[in-house]
Amino acid sequence: MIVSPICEMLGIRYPLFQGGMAWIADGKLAAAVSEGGGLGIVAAGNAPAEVVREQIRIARSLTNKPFGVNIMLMSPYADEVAQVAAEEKVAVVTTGAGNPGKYMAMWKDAGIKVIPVVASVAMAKRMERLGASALIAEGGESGGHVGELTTMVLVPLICDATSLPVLAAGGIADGRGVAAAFMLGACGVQMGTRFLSAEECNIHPAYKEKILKANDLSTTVTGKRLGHPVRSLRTPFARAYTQAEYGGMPDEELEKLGQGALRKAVQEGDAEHGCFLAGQIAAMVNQVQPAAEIVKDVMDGAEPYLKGAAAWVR
Ligand code: TUI
Repeated sequence: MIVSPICEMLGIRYPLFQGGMAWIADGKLAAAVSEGGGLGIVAAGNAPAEVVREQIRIARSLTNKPFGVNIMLMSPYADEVAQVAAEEKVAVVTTGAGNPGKYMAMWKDAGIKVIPVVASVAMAKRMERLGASALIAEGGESGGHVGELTTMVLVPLICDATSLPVLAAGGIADGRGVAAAFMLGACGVQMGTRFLSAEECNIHPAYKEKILKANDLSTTVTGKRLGHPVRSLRTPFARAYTQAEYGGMPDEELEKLGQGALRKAVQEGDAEHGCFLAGQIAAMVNQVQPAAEIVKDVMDGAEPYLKGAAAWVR
């Protein structure tokens, strides 16, 4: 069994987090991952605070194990959701798509471990100074809002630049990915895309089907012009968005084009107008399984690679 400092810090069996996927990662999925020995995470996304509170309570009703909440910092409700996380005293808060500096003291006072997702060395150092307990270094292979750097480059740079435990995210969906993350200096991983195929993952069946069918070239990045690059499946929506982006559509119209597209993918499976967020590793996701089985398969799968690594040393 693989055990790392992050397991002891959080009281979890495996050093594996489920990514905080907006519209997708609800209390049921988070509880299933935590029951399986990983760290499940309820995603706030753009949801109002009371909706997030409800999902936290659902997770709590389904598991006694620790779980986290992901605060998407671009949300119009970020302030209220940050407050709810503190009130509910969740075990862990992860953050994405911005700088959580103004909330750190409140969360730490509530006894919460704060683990920001970072996509650059500068942000990693800033988060260490502000008292983060660990960091998630997310490479641009991941789905959703992405930074510039790959996981391969970002993880060792952040391990060198800070003394915090680092979890690797982006492009990891099996034991080889976990073993590679450890080789880069990480002491754990976060996976999002692999959990899209979990039985407990409540996305539209058409979304799941697209993930199962995805190949190596199935994802693309849109939204660079507005400063919010997002990785999603190549679909009619992604093509239309790219055309608008490079065809000179005004910024406000482009913003409007994207509105509601995540919900249309997750709830309606709308193949035309939905934005199906997914990481490059969707190509490796081929099977629907219970979340707990995914956690175990991935972590057990890493062991022979980590043990076997010594074979290269003479
Ligand atoms: O946050 C994510 N992934 C996401 S958020 C999301 S919801 C959304 N929907 C539509 C458009 C945009 C977002 C979907 N996927 N991953 C974590 C992550 N955080 N990746 C990169 C960053 C990041 C970026 C900038 C973290 C900090 C940061 O700092 C900027 C600053 O303030 O200096």
